[in-house]
Amino acid sequence: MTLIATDRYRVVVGMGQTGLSAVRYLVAKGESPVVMDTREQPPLLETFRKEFPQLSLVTGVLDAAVLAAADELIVSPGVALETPAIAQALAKGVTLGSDVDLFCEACDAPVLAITGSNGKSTVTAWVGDMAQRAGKRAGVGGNLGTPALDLLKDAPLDVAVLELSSFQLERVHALAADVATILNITPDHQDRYADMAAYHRAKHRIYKGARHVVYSREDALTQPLMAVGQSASSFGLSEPDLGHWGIRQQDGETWLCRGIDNWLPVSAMRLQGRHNWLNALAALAIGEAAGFARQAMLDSLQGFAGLPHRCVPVATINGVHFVNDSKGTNVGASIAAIEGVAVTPAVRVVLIAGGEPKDQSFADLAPVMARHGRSAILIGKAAGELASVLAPVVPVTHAGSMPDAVAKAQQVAHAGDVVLLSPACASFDMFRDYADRGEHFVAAVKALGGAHAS
Ligand code: UMA
Ligand code: ADP
Repeated sequence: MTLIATDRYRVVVGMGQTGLSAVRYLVAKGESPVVMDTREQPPLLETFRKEFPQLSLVTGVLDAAVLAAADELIVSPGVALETPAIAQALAKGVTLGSDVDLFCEACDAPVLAITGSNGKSTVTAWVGDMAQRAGKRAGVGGNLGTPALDLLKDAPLDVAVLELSSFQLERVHALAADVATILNITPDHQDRYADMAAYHRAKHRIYKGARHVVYSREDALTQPLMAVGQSASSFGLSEPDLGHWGIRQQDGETWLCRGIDNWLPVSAMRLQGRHNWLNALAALAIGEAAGFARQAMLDSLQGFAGLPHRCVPVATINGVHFVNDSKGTNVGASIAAIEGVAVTPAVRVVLIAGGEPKDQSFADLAPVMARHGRSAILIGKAAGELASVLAPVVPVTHAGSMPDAVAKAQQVAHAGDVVLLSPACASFDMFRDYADRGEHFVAAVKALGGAHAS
């Protein structure tokens, strides 16, 4: 395309959900952004063409000259900023923008921003549930699924609850959240980051300009460098200091509490597992900092059923419990899931794991499987690497498909055991996405169980 040197314009890179939301927003403001996608056939091409016949979408190799002449780039999270044509434009001084920055400019409501390696979607949805029960008009989205800018269609909002990935945070400049939290930091997306330090830096951008910061006492990597005027509260599984959130044993119960104030026994929550105690405490800390009513938060703790494919019981067949944690896509998540389902030392876990590796070490799974594992059934591209880590601690079997994996798991499981699908890997080598993988697991379990499933 030909552009004269004095043209000023924004380029939206990526025609996925984010790109489409950004184009819709900019066009509604009277702008005519240039749109690019490195794929020849981006999935939303037809939608884009129908909605914006007046705009051009350049597909294939990014045109470095067009990017370098732009006023601002709105780069979708799936596109690395290190992509040469983008890196060159940024080095020449072109401004980096994002859909989240555009959202923050346009949104008058306080933003509650949530990141972490694991638990983001659960905590975001949970805080959204608390907000709704507190009578707030809440927009809930971001990495969770609905792009931030699409939440504006429900404006005016009382509050916006945003799940933000490290990719989104890399390109956010003016978040200034009302409350910002990092739930935990364990290795993930190492295929996109030079090292853990770079991943850590991206996550910590969430705290910039926040009024109140919520961090985990369990994980030093989440602790903020506090700016003047910021307040903070922490959550963790230990007894909390005043103003912080934690766990207390009292009267034979395990209580979620704030300082000396016991809020609810964990047995009253629908979601179980120690990782969900942490998620509940984080949601409470955020909700309390945002000013939600106590009763609304208590109702939500008891009523919130969680999201699909996250440690969801599927069936019990001949005393063996089958649990779908297909969203366990990295080692940290699968460790939390194993520890979450192994509720007593007697419960052993038959782990179905493997898939597309994300350049992370599986070594930390070994001690956890040594403590709680019965056996491991391995699938997908990462099966060999997982076998070398797990074979020294539990018997290992390879499976060629999900039904094969489920059948082999059933053969080795004893009554009282949990067969847990928590792959510690992405799904794309064998499935469309994690949800598709989870559905294949559920179908295989149901087929196996027939009339016995309960
Ligand atoms: N892509 C290209 N070329 C392009 C543009 C995209 O190859 O020019 C590829 C990307 O590498 C990626 C895919 O297309 O594989 C989608 O990328 P995208 O940036 O267009 O994605 P969106 O459809 O806009 O969805 C994004 C988030 N996706 C990613 O960050 C990869 C969605 O999170 C999010 O729900 C959505 O914005 C709305 O905010 C998904 C995700 O997988 C669920 N996130 C990762 C995670 O949770 O681990 C970070
Ligand atoms: P995210 O959006 O960060 O991927 P989800 O809420 O979707 O997080 O949960 C993904 C998986 O992470 C779950 O299926 C579970 O295995 C694990 N998980 C959930 N909460 C936590 C937590 N607080 N700490 C560690 N792992 C967790």
